[in-house]
Amino acid sequence: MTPKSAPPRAAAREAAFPPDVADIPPVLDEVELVQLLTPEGERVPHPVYDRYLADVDDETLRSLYRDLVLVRRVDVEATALQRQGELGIWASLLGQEAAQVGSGRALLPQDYAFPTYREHGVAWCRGVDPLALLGLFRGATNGGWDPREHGFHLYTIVIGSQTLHATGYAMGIAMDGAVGDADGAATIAYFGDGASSQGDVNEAFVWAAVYNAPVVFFCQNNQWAISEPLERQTRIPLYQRARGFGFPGVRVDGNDVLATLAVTRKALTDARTGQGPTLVEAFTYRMGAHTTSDDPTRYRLSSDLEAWKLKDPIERVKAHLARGGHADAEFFASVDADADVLAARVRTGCLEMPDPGPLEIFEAVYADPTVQISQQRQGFSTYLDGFAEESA
Ligand SMILES: Cc1ncc(C[n+]2csc(CCOP(=O)(O)OP(=O)(O)O)c2C)c(N)n1
Repeated sequence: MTPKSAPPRAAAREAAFPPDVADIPPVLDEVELVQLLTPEGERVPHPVYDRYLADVDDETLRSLYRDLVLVRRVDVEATALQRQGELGIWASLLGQEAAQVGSGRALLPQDYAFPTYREHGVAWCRGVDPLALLGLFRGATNGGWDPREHGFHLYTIVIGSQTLHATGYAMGIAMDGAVGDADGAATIAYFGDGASSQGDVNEAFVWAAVYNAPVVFFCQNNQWAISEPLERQTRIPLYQRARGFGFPGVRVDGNDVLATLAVTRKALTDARTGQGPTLVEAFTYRMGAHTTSDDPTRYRLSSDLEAWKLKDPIERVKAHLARGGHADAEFFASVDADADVLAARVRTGCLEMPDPGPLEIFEAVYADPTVQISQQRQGFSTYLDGFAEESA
């Protein structure tokens, strides 16, 4: 028998991932997208979701715009600070501002959010100082903020793991009897399209469904998991997966702050009134690099980026405000001025952040240190003292 020679690498890859995989039509329904504000800033009525925006007056619209602008400004500043060597790394939210501000503003004080490492916009909505985020990426703090104070958990790097935490927490809320009416509490778990392939996420779906847990799974589908495109993660639109687990899924225009606000409000209301979980797929696009350590020009087309620029989440709100007479030039100038002040504060605050002492890391492990931690602390302290003696 003649031994087969191994296929060349490119051919093997081609065989494993047929090029037409992206063209396979969705297995289930037609793909539906909830959009309430077009890229041109036109308000589109919706039979289900309009009632979730009943309180959104001109002032609320302007405050949503302000949040979007300020959040982007912090992000741009942080990226620049990383480039100047002031942060170890930064995960930009560029392009995802509406998904985060819309869903973040839908949360009530009693709710609890479980973020990934990119939810700077949600952090803003939960009252976390942007400097606390920068401290984390500068390596100046070992956590960043008190999660209980903000109802906003610490950032999670292990992708998807926080969906299980959110589900467990939601099961606890239900067991405490804090579910059942509009004053009830809920959790929300943020994760990405890449994380949707993780076992943790699928296990969280099973538990949440079976226990009817008050949790919203908020997937920001920015279409890239570092350099891995969406079509390598799924053969059906992500929101349609929910049906297989036994709860509703909805795809919302992630660049539309009104739609993400309304859809998340409905999902949270359903959760807090005892109707169980919802999967929200916010369809968006990661306009920047995965992190400052990544170069997306190596794996994606600039034409895609150009197409998504036309769907900018901030420009459409600005167009809506301006064309409807909901805001004037003075308002837009004042928001820009606020952004300048915030950027200056973020910049100065970052540069002035003290480096933590080398022993501080031991303080942030447990509220009450264990014997092992105390021993390690002692050992490290003695090691550091050795340097002092050497230089004496
Ligand atoms: C369990 C686990 N595996 C791998 C990684 C490495 N990793 C970091 S980010 C990332 C991609 C995540 O993509 P996605 O979930 O779409 O979120 P995005 O970064 O696009 O917001 C991977 C694989 C990780 N952090 N955790």
